[in-house]
Amino acid sequence: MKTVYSPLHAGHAGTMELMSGAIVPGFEKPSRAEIIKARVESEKLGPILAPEVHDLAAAKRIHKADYIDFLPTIYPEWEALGRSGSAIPYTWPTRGLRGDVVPGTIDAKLGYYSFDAGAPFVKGTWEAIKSSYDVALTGAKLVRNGEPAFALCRPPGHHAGAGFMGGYCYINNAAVAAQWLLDQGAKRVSILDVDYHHGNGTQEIFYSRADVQVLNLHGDPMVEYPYFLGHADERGEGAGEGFNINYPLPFGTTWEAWNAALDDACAKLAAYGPDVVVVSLGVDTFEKDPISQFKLKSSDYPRIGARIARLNLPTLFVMEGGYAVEEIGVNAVGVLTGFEGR
Ligand code: SP5
Ligand code: ZN
Repeated sequence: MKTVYSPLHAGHAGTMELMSGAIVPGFEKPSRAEIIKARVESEKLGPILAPEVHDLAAAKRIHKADYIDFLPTIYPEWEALGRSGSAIPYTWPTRGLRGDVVPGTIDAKLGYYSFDAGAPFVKGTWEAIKSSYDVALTGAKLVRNGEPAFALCRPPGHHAGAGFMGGYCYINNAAVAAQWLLDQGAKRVSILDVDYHHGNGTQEIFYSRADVQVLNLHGDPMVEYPYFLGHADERGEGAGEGFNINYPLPFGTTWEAWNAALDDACAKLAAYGPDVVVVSLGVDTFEKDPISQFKLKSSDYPRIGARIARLNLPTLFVMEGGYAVEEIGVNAVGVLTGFEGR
């Protein structure tokens, strides 16, 4: 299958994050995409294409316009104050504070438009976000034209909601692609999110809709990030009732239990009968992932791809998480070669 990739991701580099009380180098780093791309090449998965450049209209179909318009202004505003390094929020409008007034200064706006401190901005971040969005849309176009595709997105997207960033995510690439496919004539789209973390942004964006089925396998939010969404009783609301399906799984989950959840998800997906499947492809379920607690092995990833292939539906793979950098290429591309039946 074809891969879509942009080198502009690399400008989103040198980020910092807060973990367990220490400021540490960001886990979501450029080598992730470089190593996946190298594996696409060495495995001869297929051609690697540059993305087509898009305007932001497709982003605004699922994100709030003011949020999208804010993103490119962040780093210029940060630098205008004489600052450098990572622009990161430190205060949020939680319960008891006003969430209905957009504030007027950068530190407050960063908090207003985020749910955590995990989506830092450096000088090249906006260009990377935009390139990741272009990669997703270009991949969606390939699928629309009849072939499976791998959107090698970086930064990832599934934690980004309609009006907020967080968890290394800014624009929800998978959600953008799903909405674009609907706008091109698909009647129903399923998003199958196999990243270790719950795709809270994707769930929020489509929660009251029947035209996008969202299925999520992830660490139990009682004990795992993003903590505040992803429970099994979140089934959608209104017209969307029944079209959001969560599989929270315990720490230590291995292939057997994980695959049982995947199989159930695939059965529900097939019953829904979508025209297209968008896979939010995270490989942070890997046993050696530095921030995650599942125990999948490298030999399990081709089996994931093979199971998805059995759905026999047009499929777009959108890269999400995975932080065991040394094995990220083997694992991510393993899903894709497994999908291709080799
Ligand atoms: C796209 C994606 O995979 N985003 C993940 C964001 C995770 N951010 C929070 C990480 C919390 C890590 N806690 C680790 C405890 C290790 N002892
Ligand atoms: Zn993740």
